[in-house]
Amino acid sequence: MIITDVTTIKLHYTMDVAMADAIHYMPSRPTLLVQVHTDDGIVGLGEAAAYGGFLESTESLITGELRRTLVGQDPFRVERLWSMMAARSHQRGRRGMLMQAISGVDIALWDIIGQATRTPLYRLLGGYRDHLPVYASAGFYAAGKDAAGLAEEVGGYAERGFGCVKIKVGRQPDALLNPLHDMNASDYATVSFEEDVERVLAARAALGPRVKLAIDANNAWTPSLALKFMRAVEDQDIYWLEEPVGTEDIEGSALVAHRVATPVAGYETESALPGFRELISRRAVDIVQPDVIWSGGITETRRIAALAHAYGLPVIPHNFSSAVAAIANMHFIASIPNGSWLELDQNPNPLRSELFEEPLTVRADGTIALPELPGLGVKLNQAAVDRYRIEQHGP
Ligand code: SMN
Ligand code: MG
Repeated sequence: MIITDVTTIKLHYTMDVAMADAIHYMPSRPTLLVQVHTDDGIVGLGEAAAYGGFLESTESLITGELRRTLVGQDPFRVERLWSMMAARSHQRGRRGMLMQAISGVDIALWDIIGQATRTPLYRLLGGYRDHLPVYASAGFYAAGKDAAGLAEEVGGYAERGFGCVKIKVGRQPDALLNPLHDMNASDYATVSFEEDVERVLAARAALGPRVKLAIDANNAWTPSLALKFMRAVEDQDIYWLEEPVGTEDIEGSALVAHRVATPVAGYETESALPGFRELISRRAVDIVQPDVIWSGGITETRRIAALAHAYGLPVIPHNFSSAVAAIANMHFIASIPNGSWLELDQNPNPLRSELFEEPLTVRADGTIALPELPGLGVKLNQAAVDRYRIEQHGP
């Protein structure tokens, strides 16, 4: 079997109400899907992360650059193809957008291998478990949403059976070094330190003792502010604190991890094995959070998971995009010994809920089952693809 073409699908959904985390303002959900075509008719599906950028930028790396490396090659040699893609653009890539582009292609290659061998991907990779506990990723900032509104929102997830909920913290313009000032819509739905603490208390009370609560600061704080915030919520039984400080502040993250009892989780904003090696070996994280559409695909993210395993650390991937990202992360998590929770965004997004003929469904007990079909085990719903497809994302 040989690869004959690599193509992309650009999708876009505009939200009714914009959402925000500590530093980002998100009025819409752009999504970049990747398809790898073969001479015997199998088409592999993947997704490349494109957070914060225009889809055309990542697309040009995939169809203009990686495609030329892949056409004519055997998709089963995915380890070798990964190295070819990375090495041929080493001087211009290594992390960031190139790693996102490689990620999308790599997932599609693994989907091809699963389909060709008639094996569900998670089983092909070792099949450690066949279902996953799901956590509700939510509690964003939005116009007019106060602590009571947040409590009502997260209480709904508890009622639906989720065992864990993650909310956003850190959208505080008076925090020193918070990059919010330099982002889009920096005045939108901001809070004071006290209001932010209040949000955590309200969410904790609404969830009750059964449901775990994680908080995510999206790189907004200095180490000292992270320590101050964690002292203020010390008795709230926080399950993990995500990305308290800047991605490059490894010492700062290690200091926070050392000083607070709550595990520090991160960093979705890092990518590829060498970046995660620093976070893991320097004890900057207690929970490791790569994302297969961002960190280097199934191939590289499994290397990251193996390193985490050697340090006795759990892997709870970042997952915040379309249904394709979710299913790819699901197969990855289910295949490794140190996996457990699947992150599942709860904001309205048809690119997550309508993109497959058979939608992903969380069961009443808060878990999700892996599909038992070959490869990723999903079929794109053509009507949904047609509805949300765009020709151009940038202005
Ligand atoms: C997140 C990151 C990028 C876009 C939306 C949400 C978030 C998460 O940090 O942890 O899912
Ligand atoms: Mg996060």
